[in-house]
Amino acid sequence: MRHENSTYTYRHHKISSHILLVALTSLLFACSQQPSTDAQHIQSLSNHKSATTDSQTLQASSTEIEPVMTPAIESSTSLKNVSVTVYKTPDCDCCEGWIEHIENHGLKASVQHPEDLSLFKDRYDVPQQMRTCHTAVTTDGYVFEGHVPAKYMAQFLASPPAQAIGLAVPGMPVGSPGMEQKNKFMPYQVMQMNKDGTAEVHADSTGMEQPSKFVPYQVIQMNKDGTTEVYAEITSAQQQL
Ligand SMILES: [Cu+2]
Repeated sequence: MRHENSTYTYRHHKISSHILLVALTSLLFACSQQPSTDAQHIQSLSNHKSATTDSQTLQASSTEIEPVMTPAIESSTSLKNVSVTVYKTPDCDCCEGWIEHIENHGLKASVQHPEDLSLFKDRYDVPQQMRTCHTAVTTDGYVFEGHVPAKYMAQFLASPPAQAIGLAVPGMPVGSPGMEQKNKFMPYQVMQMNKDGTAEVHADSTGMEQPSKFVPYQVIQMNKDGTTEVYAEITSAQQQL
């Protein structure tokens, strides 16, 4: 009985430490994203400082900071409830790069490799001059042609103009998401495709979208004997959700 009891306490303590570390790490990440709520973060951090090593106290303080974490996570995943079907050729690497970019922003993508891509571009009314390597269609029927940055997709889907069917980035510009070549960047326009077959400029993209604004980091486990070990490797923003 005694043995079981102490094992439970030890494990409980260990789990609590994980929660605290993950919470702290997320907090730091949140800080870099949301400077406007610094005062709240400092308040939460000082809560941590006053926490004793008692596992209950640690758990309680990690619960307290949850409201601070929520807004930062939600703002980085404005595409979380969006699903698209991506039509591409099986050997398209830049398409894969773009899919990774949108998935890092929370969007769910399922991929199809039809024999004739142009049939799908015809079906979704993508104008000839906008056509490029891949076509993504949301469950609501909005069309995103080519290497459209996730932030413009989110912007568009938040309030789609009545006359629009979607956005396009024709010509696979170097530096667009999925088309990264070191730090090379070719300014390009994000076009809005309209129901009447016309296209107009939706936005000028003048800088890299930095799909990896995310810096990989490790969650470290702190042990009772003062040593530390790697508990998890966080290699994408997606993993934090
Ligand atoms: Cu491409």
